[in-house]
Amino acid sequence: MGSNLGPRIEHLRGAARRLAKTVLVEPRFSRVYETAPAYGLDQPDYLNACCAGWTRLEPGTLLASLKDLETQAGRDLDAPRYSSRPLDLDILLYANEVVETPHLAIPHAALAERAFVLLPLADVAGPWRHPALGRSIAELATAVDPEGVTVTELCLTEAAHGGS
Ligand code: PH2
Ligand code: MG
Ligand code: MG
Repeated sequence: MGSNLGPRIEHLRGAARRLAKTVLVEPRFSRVYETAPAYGLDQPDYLNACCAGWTRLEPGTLLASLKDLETQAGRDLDAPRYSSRPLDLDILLYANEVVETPHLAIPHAALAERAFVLLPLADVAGPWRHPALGRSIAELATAVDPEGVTVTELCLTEAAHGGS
């Protein structure tokens, strides 16, 4: 998940809460990272984090649920690609599956190359293997350049920061 517009941590916490309620069983949450915008974008820094858990939803249905949550956070789904956004929810991995459709690529294309993806993902899925590369997320996270990605003291779950 990512946010670089508005009250970033509140957007991520709202998404984490809704995911735990509707989509994810036994969710686990990564630390929250502050990250410089990748792809040379001139826009505010992001907060990025990852969730892992079980789901009953097929990948396409899961994607539709994530889009709903993005819209609820005020995202304009018609904005140009890579615009600043209050909430971005991407599927990075889905068990061991490889999905290639016009609307959905799993594993996510940016997964193996981006520290803003790999570092939070390693918090919740270090031993998982990238189904195409065959390397674990922890291995990929160690190999990536961590420049521009710093871990914060922020917490995704409200219980863990006093309920405020
Ligand atoms: N998402 C993008 C583009 N660039 N940069 C960072 N640091 N974090 C993101 O989540 C991000 C990005 C498009 O989805
Ligand atoms: Mg994204
Ligand atoms: Mg997205």
